[in-house]
Amino acid sequence: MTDEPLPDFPPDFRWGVSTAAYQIEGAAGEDGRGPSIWDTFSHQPDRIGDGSTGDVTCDHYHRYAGDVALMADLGVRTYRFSVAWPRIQPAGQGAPDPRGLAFYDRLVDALLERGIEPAVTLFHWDLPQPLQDAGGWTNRDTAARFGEYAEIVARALGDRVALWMTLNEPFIHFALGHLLGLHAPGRQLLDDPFPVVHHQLLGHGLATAAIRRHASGGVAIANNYSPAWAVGPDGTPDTADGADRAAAVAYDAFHNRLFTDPLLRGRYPDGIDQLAGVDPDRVVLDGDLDIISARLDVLGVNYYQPTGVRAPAPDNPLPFDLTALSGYPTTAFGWPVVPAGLTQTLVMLADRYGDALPPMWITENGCCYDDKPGPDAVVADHDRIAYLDAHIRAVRAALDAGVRVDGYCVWSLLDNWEWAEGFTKRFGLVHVDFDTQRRTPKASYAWYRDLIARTR
Ligand code: PNW
Repeated sequence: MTDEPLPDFPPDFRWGVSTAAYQIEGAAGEDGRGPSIWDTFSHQPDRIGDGSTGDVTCDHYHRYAGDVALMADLGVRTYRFSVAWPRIQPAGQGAPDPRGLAFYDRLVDALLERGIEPAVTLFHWDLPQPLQDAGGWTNRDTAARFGEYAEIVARALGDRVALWMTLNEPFIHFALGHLLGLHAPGRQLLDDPFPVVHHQLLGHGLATAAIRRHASGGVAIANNYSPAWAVGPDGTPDTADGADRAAAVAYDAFHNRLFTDPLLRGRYPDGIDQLAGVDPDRVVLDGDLDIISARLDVLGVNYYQPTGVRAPAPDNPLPFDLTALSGYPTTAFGWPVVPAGLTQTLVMLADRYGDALPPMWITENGCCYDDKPGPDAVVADHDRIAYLDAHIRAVRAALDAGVRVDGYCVWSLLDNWEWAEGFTKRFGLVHVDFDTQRRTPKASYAWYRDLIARTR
């Protein structure tokens, strides 16, 4: 880690932290909450690495007041959290359950009392199970249902939320949930995946319209981006050849453009039929792309790592193979630590979309390490401090290159339930003992608090 003092940021830059409902709330059956696809998935055998579920996680549903106090002491200006659709509409449609809305009402008020701006994600992957039973995102009706749900939440919280994110990482939900089957709903729709892409985007557009009608905050989406790096046999760019570079272009379109070109350019990237394997005209109806490309106030950028890409092996039907990058330190997930990839992502988006690009926020960035409290109860997570320091400098480098970024949210406030990895991957600034629910701020929490205080 460099000894250079951290560079300045604009005084109104939003420093924040992010979480998601299913990963922290617990209280899975309480106050009328219906089942989501993640309840179903995590209760199936062999889906989750450590056999755990999201039934309790951080018990944030009951402990939110203490968690808000932790954020207030941290000094964040923004808290990005998600609303659990199955708490609002247990069946995914129909009248809202007032108890579910009341929870988010209390949370939003507690944040505002502490001077923290609420930034709400409407869909962080916990689709109501009854909608999945009707086809989930393969069914065009799910987009309409999402628009109705967005309207309910916008009406209830619309006077107090600073920023609305419709979807979290629709690409990851598509790729891990609907192609690889590693996330809920555990599907491998290899023959006809494209409807899941398009209906999520249509849902985004319909939700955007509902938010505009009923709420005062800005509208955003939180996309995952990963620079596609062509690499050769040794896992470095040095040995890449032309075929590897062509594969990287194809992967870039798949990961970075599939969900962003329609939003910001009103059309799918060229070669979509090859990527998605279908005739898009069957799925994309007249007027859809106008709904999808409605103006955004912010583009949320979730960044973790670049992706190593090679020319596909002969038996691979896809136009790329993915491979580990060598030569970088890795987190406990095995993800390479490449801060320059964040600058590259931000500059790439600015170059690609030009005037069509709204201001960006980093809506997630962070890392997992095997953090344990020491004998003195201190969690000395110096790897995380180095990671965050380097990535925040990478954001500053993008600002210096003329790119507009207005906020940065660490993933995550708390150690939480990391999807298919269960409790084994700790991303928090605050350590959580999942037996006792004891919260212990890590060294990175104090480091981030100091950083925020210096820029205020
Ligand atoms: C994001 N990948 O998920 C999610 O938005 C968070 O809920 C999650 O906890 C966080 O990142 C850390 O994983 C991702 O395979 C899951 O590249 C997988 C990938 C990226 C992001």
